Amino acid sequence: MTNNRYVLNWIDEMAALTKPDKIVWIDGSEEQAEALRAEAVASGELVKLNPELYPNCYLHRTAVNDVARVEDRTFICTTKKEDAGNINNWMAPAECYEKLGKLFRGSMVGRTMYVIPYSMGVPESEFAKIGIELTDSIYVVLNMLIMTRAGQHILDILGDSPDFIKGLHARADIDEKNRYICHFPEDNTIWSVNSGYGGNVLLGKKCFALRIASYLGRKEGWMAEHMLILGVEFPNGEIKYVSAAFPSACGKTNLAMLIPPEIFRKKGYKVWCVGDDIAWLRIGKDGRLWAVNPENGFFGVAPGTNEHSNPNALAATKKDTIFTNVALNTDNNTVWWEGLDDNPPKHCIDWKGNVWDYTKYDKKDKTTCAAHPNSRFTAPAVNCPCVSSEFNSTTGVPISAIVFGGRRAKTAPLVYQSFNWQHGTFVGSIMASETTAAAAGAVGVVRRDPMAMRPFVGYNMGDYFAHWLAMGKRIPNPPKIFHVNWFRTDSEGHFIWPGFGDNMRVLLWILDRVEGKVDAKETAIGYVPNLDDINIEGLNLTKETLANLLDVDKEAWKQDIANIKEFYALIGDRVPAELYQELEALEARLDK
Ligand code: OXD
Ligand code: MN
Repeated sequence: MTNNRYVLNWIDEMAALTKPDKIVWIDGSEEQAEALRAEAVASGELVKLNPELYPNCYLHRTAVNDVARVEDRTFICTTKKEDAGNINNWMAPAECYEKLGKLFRGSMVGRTMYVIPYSMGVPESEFAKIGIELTDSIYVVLNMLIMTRAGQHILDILGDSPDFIKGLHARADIDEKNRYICHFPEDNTIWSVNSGYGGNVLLGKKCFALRIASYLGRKEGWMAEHMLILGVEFPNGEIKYVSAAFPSACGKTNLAMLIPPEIFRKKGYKVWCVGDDIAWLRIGKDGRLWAVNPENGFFGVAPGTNEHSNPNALAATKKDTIFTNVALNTDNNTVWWEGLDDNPPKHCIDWKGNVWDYTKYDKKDKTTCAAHPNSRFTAPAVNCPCVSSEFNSTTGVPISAIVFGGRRAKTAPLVYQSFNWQHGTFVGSIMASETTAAAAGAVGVVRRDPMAMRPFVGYNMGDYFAHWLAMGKRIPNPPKIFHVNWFRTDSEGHFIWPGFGDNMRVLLWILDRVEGKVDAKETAIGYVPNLDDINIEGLNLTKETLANLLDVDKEAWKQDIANIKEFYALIGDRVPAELYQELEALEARLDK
C-alpha cells in the first residue's frame, strides 16, 4: 500500500461517493490474481477454459447492450468548449462531475472497490506515466493485469508524488442510456460508468494512453498516437523501426505481427512486434524520434484471426488469455469465432450465452454469428512469438518511418511518400476510409479519421495538427512519412493487392526510401515507387497490375478535395494555415 496522501485522500473521496463494502488493493501478485479468477469463476463472471488446451485462459461475456466503444457517449471535459473542439463531445467539467456523481453515488454498495496502481510504459522508463484505476469489476482488474504493468511496485515508484491519472469505473446498472466515458484532461481524471466493455473500462488504454496522454503530450512536448510499432530485421541483423496508424478494422494487429513471404524469410528477413495499437513518441538525445508501446498486452479483435491471417496473434492467445464475447465450444471447453477455421463447433454457446445452432450459421448474416464481430482476446505481449527484444526497453526504439493508411477503393495508391514533415502531417490529417461492399450500409461513404485519432484526441483536432507541425520543427532527424492503401479494388470490387505478409514488400520500399537507396516518381500527391522498385517476385501479380495499384487517379483526388474542405471546416478555425497551404498546393498540382 502507500502513505501517499494524494492517493489516500482521493480514494477516501471516491469511496465516500460510491460506498463499496470493502476496498482491495491490487498488489500484482499471482496469488491475488488467482484468488480473483477463482472468485469470478464462482460468480459466473468468468468461464474457465480447458486447462490442457488453453492453460490459464478464461471467457467473459459482456451484457448484450455493451459490446463496443461508445463514441457518442465519450466526452472531453475541458473548461472551455473550444479546447475540446468540434470533433469531440464536450461537457463542462462541473456539469459532468455533477451528472456522473449522481450515477456513481452508492453504485458500489454490496460490492468491492479494487484499487489498481499501474504504469503505462516500463515503469523505470522516462516515457512511463502512472495511473490508478478504481473499479468494481474483477474482469477489469484481470485485464489490467495483462494490459499494463500493475501492482505494489508502481505505488513504490510513485512515492509521495501527486502525479498520477485518477480513473474511476463502476459497472452500475450497465444502463446504456446512462453510459458515460468522460475525460477531464485538466484534472488528470477519467470517469467511466455503466459499461463493462474493455475499450470503455480498461482506463489505461484508449482513455489514458491516447486521450489524456495526447493532451499531456502536447503540453509536455511529446506525442501519443494510435500507432503500431514494428521492427524489420534485415539479413545483416540490422533492425529498422516503423510506426503506423490505421483506422479500426484495417489490419493493424496483422501488420504489427507480419510474417514475411517465404522468399524474404529464406534470405533472413524478420519482422518484430513492439506494439499493435498505441505508440508514445519522444525526441531522443540523438535527434531522432523514439517510440515505446505503453501497453503490456494485446486487446485484439478475435473474428478473422487464424493460422493464415495472423498465426502470431493466435499463438499469443493460447495461454494466460481472457476472451470476451467469443463462442464457447462445449465439447472440449475451448473457444471459437468466425474466421478461426471452417469447422464451427457442433455444440456451442454463443456470445450471448445461448445455445448456438451451427446449421443455421450463415457467413453473410452477422446476426447468426456465434462470436460477436467485436469479440476480443486480451493476451500478454510476451506470449507473442514475434515480440521484439526491445519490448521492455526503457529508451524505446528509433522510428525511421511513419506510415498512415486507410481503406480506399480507388483514390489512394498502394503506397506514396510525402514530400516532407509538413506535407506528411497534411497526409495524416486527410486520412480516410471508405465503407466497402463487405460491410453493411452504403458503399463508398468516406469517413475522415486524421492519423486514426478521430475518436482518441483528447483536445481540439486543429490544435492536434498544430502540435504535429510544432514537433516536426523540433525533431532534428525526423522519420519520413508515408501513406499506404492495401484495399484498392478492381472494377468488380475485388482487392488487387494480396495484403497480409506481402505488405512486407511495401515496407521494404519504404525503408529503401528512408535509406535513399531508390529513386521515386514525383506525382501531385507525393513520391510513388518506380515499378521495378517493389519486389513482386513470387506473387501472382503482373507489372501492369502493379502499375494500376500505383496509379494516381487525379479525377478521384479532385473529388476528394471538396470532402477534405468540408472536414477542415468542421474541425473549425484552429486548423493551421500550413495545412490549408498544403491543400491549395495539392489542388494546384492536380490541376496542372
Ligand atoms: C481498438 C480500436 O479497440 O481502435 O483498438 O477500436
Ligand atoms: Mn485501436
